[in-house]
This record gives sequence, structure tokens and C-alpha cells, in this order.
Amino acid sequence: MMNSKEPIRVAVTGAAGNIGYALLFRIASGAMFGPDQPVALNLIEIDPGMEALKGVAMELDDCAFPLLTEIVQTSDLDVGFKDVDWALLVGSVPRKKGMERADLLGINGKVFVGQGQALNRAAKRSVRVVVVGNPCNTNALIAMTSAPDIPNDQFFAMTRLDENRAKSQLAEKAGVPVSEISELCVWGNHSPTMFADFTNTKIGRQKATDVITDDTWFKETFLPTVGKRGAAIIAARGASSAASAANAVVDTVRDLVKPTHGDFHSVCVYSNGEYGTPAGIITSLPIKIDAVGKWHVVEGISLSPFAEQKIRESNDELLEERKVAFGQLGLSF
Ligand code: NAX
Repeated sequence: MMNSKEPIRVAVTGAAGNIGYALLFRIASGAMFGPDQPVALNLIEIDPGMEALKGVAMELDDCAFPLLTEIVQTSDLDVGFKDVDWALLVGSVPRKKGMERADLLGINGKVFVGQGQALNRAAKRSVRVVVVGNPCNTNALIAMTSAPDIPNDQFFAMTRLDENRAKSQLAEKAGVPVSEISELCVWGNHSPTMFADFTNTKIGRQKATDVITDDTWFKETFLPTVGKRGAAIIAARGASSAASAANAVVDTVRDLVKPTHGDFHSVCVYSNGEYGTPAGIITSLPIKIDAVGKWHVVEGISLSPFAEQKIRESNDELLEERKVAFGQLGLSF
């Protein structure tokens, strides 16, 4: 029987890449927006990826997903972003040997200027944008700056994978199911400087630091393990995180569209100076969603001097990224 609901239109860039391949099938199956919400997919690739994209679209067809109403395949951003409700910006140029961080910021910066401008021209004014392609915080800030008609609070970057990784490390250490771990915010930049705040995390109803009473483990094992988990996956698998990254995209969007009951989550948002974070960067903060679907930064978290110092270091890195990238691109902030 036909579903009478209007489909949610979702653009995905880098759709033929590794994360794209793990993500599209979950969106189309209903994992992101629910089991009775139709979706239309606008799949965006650069020209060299278009042939592989054709194969991915064939496989989507072959799943006969009842919720999937349409697949658009394109390398034209104005077609890809036309009337979209969500834009998941996954594709970006990877860092190659001999490339400096500043080079990467400039190369990807140009891409995200173009994507921001195209979103501004073609997407719904209510579009929400989640940037995954690295350096995702600064890429998101660049896209936001290049899309002046779309409100700043509709741009996000992803740290949910880091939160999920941190939760699973704590669950393993404490010998409890991962569902027992809550209130774990990853603060700052999606980079090894991020701070997974174990000091405010709960295990069951207790403070994590009352269950695991080993400060050295938190500082010298837990934090580096979470920060370097991406590199450890590459070393073991010979390829970067894809299924877990796609899962984190699903988690991020799913938890942005429904009111928060219980646990809050980490999302990079445009900062207004909350918790002493510099205003005007896209940085990871604890986010909850109210009854009308608007996000807010969770208030009242108490940060120790150690936590404040770690968060400051990560945000300083974001200020530096902004300075370098915006300088190269001739953008002002
Ligand atoms: P892949 O290299 O497998 O796929 C990227 C795809 O993007 C390719 O098919 C490529 O043709 C396409 N692409 C490149 N530039 C594009 C553009 N301008 N427009 C449209 N498509 C474009 O990478 P994959 O493993 O899928 O990772 C994608 C991005 O996610 C990388 O930047 C990666 O660093 C980042 N990640 C971010 C994470 C996060 O937590 N924020 C975690 C996972 C991942 O590392």
C-alpha cells in the first residue's frame, strides 16, 4: 500500500565512498527517520565516482526498500541539493603523503565553499546540514559561512562516532553493557585533541570515576585510545572506519529529530560562547532537543580545571584552523 507521508529528501555527498556504501542502505531501510517515513535519496559524487555510484544505486534498487521513493544520481550540486531537507556532506579529499594540514584545509575549504553556496541556492531554507568529511568542524563552518540565507543553527559536524567509541571503551573497562553509559560528551574538535569528558559521565546511576577509580587509566589509556581509535582501525582493517562512521551519522540525525528523553549527545554546533568556548566556531558540545524539535546546549555541567584545559586546547586548534582556512579562502569571520 502507498505510504501517504511526504518523503524526506536527503542529499549525501561522497555517496559511492566507503561511508556512503555503509550509510545509504540504513537511511533507505528506515533506520534514520523511522519505519514509516518515506525517503528520497539525492546521491552526489564527483565525476570519477559516477560509475561506481551507478552500481550503488543498482544495489539500492535491488533491495526493494519500501520506504525509498526516488534515487537521484548527480555530480551537479544544484541538482543534488535541490529542495533537500537534509544534506549529509561525507565526501572530501583525503590527506595524501606530503600534504600539510594547511594544504588540506585549503583544498577542502574550496569544496565546502562551493557546497555551501549551492545549498544556499538550491536547498530548502529549513535544510539541516551534517558535515562528516574532514576536517569536519572547519568544513562545516566554511559551508555555513558560504550559505548566508540558511540559519547558522542548521549546520552540524559529527563527533558521535567519538562518543560511541568512548562509551564502548568505558563499558568494556567497567564490565557493563554499553547501554549503562550515559552523559558522555565529547568536547571540541573532531581530531585527536577532542576531550571525551569522563569526569561527568555516568555508569548506571554512579559517576564513572566512582566505578573506575583509576585516574591514570582515564588520562593515559582511555583518552588516547578514543583519540587514536580511527588510526587503530586503519592499522587493523587496512581501511578507515566506515560502518561505525555511518552508524554514527544515523545516530546523529535520528537524535536531532526527536525530543531528548534521557541521555544527551555530542554534536558540533555553532558556538555562542557556551561554557567559555569561543563564539563563532563549530565545536562539539552536549546537545539535547526540546519538545518542538529545537536543539539546545545542556546547561549546568560542571567542568574541572583539567577538563577546561583540555577543552580550551581543542578549541584553540579550531581557532587556528579557522584562521588558516579562512585566510586562504579570503573569507571573513
Ligand atoms: P572514501 O574516500 O571512501 O569516499 C569519499 C568519496 O567522496 C569518494 O567516493 C569520492 O569520490 C567522493 N568525493 C570526494 N570529493 C567529493 C566532492 N567534492 N563532492 C562529492 N563527492 C566527493 O572516504 P570515506 O571513508 O567514505 O570517508 C569520507 C570522509 O569521512 C573522509 O573525509 C573521512 O576523513 C571522514 N570521516 C569522518 C569521521 C567523523 O567522525 N567526522 C569519521 C570517519 C571518517 O574518517
